[in-house]
Amino acid sequence: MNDSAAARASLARRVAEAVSATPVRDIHTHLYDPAFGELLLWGIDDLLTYHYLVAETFRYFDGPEEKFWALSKTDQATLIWDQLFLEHSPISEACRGVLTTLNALGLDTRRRDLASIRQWFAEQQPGTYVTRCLELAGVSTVCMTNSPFDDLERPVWEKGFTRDERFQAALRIDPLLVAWNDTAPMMKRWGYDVSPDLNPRTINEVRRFLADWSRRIGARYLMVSLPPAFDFPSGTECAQLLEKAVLPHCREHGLPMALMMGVKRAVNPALRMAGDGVGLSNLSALQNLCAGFPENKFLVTVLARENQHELCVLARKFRNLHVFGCWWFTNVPSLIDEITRMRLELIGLSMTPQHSDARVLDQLIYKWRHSRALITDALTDKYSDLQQTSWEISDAEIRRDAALLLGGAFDAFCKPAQPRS
Ligand code: FIX
Ligand code: ZN
Repeated sequence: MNDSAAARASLARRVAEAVSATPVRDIHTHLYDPAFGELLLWGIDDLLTYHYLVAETFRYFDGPEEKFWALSKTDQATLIWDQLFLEHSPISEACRGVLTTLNALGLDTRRRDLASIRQWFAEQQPGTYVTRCLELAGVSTVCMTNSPFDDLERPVWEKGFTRDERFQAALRIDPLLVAWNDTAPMMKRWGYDVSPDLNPRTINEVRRFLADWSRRIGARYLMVSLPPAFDFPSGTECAQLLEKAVLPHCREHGLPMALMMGVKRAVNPALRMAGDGVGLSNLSALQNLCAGFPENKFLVTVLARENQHELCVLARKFRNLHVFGCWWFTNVPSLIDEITRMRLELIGLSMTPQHSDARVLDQLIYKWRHSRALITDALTDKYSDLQQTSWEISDAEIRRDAALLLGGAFDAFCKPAQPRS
């Protein structure tokens, strides 16, 4: 090895050590506090029936979609295993993720024996298994996605439970913003005096609803995923509710608003949860929000690759915008690599390059192993470029930077502003 290759290998090792030793605060997942019982998914059948893998299985599935959906979860998982792991090599990112996870858990996948893998999972105790997965993933806290509109989730909050501090809450409000006409009657039944018309009384009641739920769940932020057609300002109910109820609520309670932009729901409804797609968002709407509401904080991720650059440029203009995550269809190594490098080059360490979006507990292991490796590579290259200028980076500085990328920058952004003297 020549001198420069040796220097580069030593730098790569130091960065890898820092990134792997830094605990992650995973800022968006679909996991649940263990107190939610079966809502917290884990184990091989949930790993295999992840909607990313369901979508991939339909590429090979011969027959009507309903035939697949009529199967039990176990039979769906077996079919997915057969198609994506036995009949074809499991090279997609979601397939590879299952193998990274099983391997990290110490399971031997070389025999390709699904029955013995199932047997191993059947012997795990949920309580200790949660800790094992978090430790293997190097994750200290996960933020849940908590919807008062979910009939399975709502009663658990209403009844109350002892919180596991590792599971933090975010208030998800998609039905409120994107399906107001269906949601208003529901809120009315729950005792909020709203009408389809967004009159001042309705707006006040929506704010009361948001305040009740933010308090009940201890929300760290509010969140919505938006279709490509989202516009702001606009006369739509979505834009009106955002402006008149949601953003004032966020300001009053010092809570950021997360916007996940660019999802086209039910592009193919026969695929159910696997049937959502992507579209280009109009980021002028985001620009208008950031400029029009400087007292609000926006956490933003975009689904379309083509929106990533404009989002970074907007973040250079607006301090109330925090960019996060490589979401869903961008959560593949080639795009994570591209997007993370672009963000580092344009907005440095003032962003959160990744969240897991895990729906199944064990996925934390692969999502974070894969992401940590990509973050390590990108950072190593950036430090290496600095070394060319004779700027030497210390281990403490590397650890500081890694901590920012894995949750620290997010915390700093969300922290309520100090009152001005
Ligand atoms: O809107 C969201 O939070 C998305 O992440 C989900 O709707 C989606 O199903 C998903 O799991 C993507 O990773
Ligand atoms: Zn999500």
